Amino acid sequence: MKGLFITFEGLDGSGKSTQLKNIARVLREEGFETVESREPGGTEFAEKIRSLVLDASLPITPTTQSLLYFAARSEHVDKLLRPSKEAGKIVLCDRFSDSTLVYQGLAEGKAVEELWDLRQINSYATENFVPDLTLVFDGRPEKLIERRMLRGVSDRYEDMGLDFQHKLRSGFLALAKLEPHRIKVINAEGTLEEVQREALAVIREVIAKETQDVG
Ligand code: T5A
Repeated sequence: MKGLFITFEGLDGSGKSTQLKNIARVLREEGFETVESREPGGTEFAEKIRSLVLDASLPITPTTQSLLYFAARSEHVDKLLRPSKEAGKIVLCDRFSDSTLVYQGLAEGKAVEELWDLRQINSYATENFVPDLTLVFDGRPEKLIERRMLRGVSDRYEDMGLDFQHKLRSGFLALAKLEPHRIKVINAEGTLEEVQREALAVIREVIAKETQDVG
């Protein structure tokens, strides 16, 4: 297989990190080589940027936030994501470019057609490295918030209230509508097993297509 780059997106508490770990384990058991990573982060340097950008005690502008995410992403793509995909692995990443478009763009009040500047800098930072598949774990913020409260930790964005969470949800759904071939919406309100089943079915379709194309 040529390698695949799959991103997991959604609101905080949508369960994407849990699903990523579980799905990676299932794929490994089936004999696939997987790489698990996350954004911001994934390399030593990018993890340092992560601790800065998510530190809620240091107020910074949305532009500063975006540029830090892009800097971290550039390192991550160059040092880990692209080489791993090129080595034929299935690369699973918790958040990527769509998070920037939503958190620093749509949820900050931009319209979909006003994202051109973020898209341009993102292309520069990633040298046009685009996911083969993006899963958006979607659910009502009121429902997902309960899971986050049970966990009891928060960061810069998790404290911004229900209204912001609704904007995030609409943002991810708007991107999914724009790119239905790449971005698939998964119902995140089910049990862990139900959500995993739906996500794995979509991933298996993409793997099957990839294998067919190579064959
Ligand atoms: N960000 C990131 C930007 O603003 N711009 C960017 O460009 C990028 C890349 C990252 C923050 O950075 C922002 C967005 C984020 O706010 P983070 O700490 O990595 O912060 O947090 P998140 O990405 O939001 O991920 P989390 O790990 O905090 O949440 P998840 O992945 O949504 O949820 P998860 O899997 O940890 O699950 C939460 C809890 O729910 C339970 C789990 O066991 C866990 O306790 N759970 C379920 N319970 C019942 N039923 C289910 N189906 C469940 N699924 C999970």
